[in-house]
Amino acid sequence: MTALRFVHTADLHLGRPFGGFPEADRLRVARRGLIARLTDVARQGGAPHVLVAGDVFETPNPAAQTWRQAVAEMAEAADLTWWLLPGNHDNLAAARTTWEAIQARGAANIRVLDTAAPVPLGEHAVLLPAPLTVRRPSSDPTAWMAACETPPGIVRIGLAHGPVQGFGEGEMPADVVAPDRDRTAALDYLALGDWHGALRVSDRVHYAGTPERTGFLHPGRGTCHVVEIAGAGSPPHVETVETGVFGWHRVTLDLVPGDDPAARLTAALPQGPRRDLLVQVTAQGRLRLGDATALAAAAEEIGPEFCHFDLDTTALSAEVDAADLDEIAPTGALRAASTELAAEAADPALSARDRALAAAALRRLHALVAEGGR
Ligand SMILES: [Mn+2]
Repeated sequence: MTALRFVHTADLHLGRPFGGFPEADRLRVARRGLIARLTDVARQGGAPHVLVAGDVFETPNPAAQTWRQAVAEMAEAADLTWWLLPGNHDNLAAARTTWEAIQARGAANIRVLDTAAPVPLGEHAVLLPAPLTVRRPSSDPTAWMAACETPPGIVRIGLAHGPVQGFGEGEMPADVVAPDRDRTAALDYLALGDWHGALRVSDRVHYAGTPERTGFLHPGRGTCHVVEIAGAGSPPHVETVETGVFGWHRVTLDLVPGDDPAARLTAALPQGPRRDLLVQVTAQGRLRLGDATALAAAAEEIGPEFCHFDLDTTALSAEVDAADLDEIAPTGALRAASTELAAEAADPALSARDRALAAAALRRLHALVAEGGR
């Protein structure tokens, strides 16, 4: 046989709203572009099949435009077959209407995997899908695969959605996929969804991750896998391909007095076109009050260049001396307030939260006065 090649992806979460992000509209548009990007990856990788391991949609009842445009685009890529598995977000119980509408549309190259039963994947392979019938199943949805017999020499591909935990240690919750399912069910490859980053569980068990990242937990850009299997029993060759437009990054800045905060910030930022980067900076350690103000000013200037930029200074403490307080005000009510805040920021009798609050208020006061003086 010629080698089996397919794209393994998952967690498209089409229709995700991204509330709270200033450029949520751009993030939504990027998700809409996923079908086109996956189509390109499949064609360039010589893979006629695209396996989506659950959570095609963010919600069980996506807007008509969300699902109809995605389905129309899949149908247009008629040289590919799209295998869609219901996950927890679009499980069969909650999303039945959506899945039925997609099937009723009747595109021959879109296959909704609504039954836990083997289906041929080309001539030399079989797909063993584990659709989620409810949001949280009461047993391992891949358990049935162990007893499923297929003709000898046929490549067996499992497709499932859910967490793999424990790696054989201790007791596992009932809805978890057994991490050794490839061995107990003689699978050549188990394509998993649910975890939004790419993750290799073992040689034959992989999470594809979401092809367009959904948050800061999984850094960088979204990816998918192009998988090649030479024949039954052969080890899979898994290539990870970048598909995401947006890069998500968490950056930690450990600061000490004497640092140039703007230079440290710039050096720590990820490379790439900033309009397509989302960055969460956590500044911690200690800075002199004036330098903390300079850090905030640098963040304010640089932040709007990014799709999203957030500087968290709650874990940053300021070193305050009399000259700093003089800069705020040499005398009067502002001086009294800033002296009090400086004392509170350094008072070990207060809670960490109250100290951080006092330090933040002092930095704000310093920044306000500095702004007024410009
Ligand atoms: Mn998901």
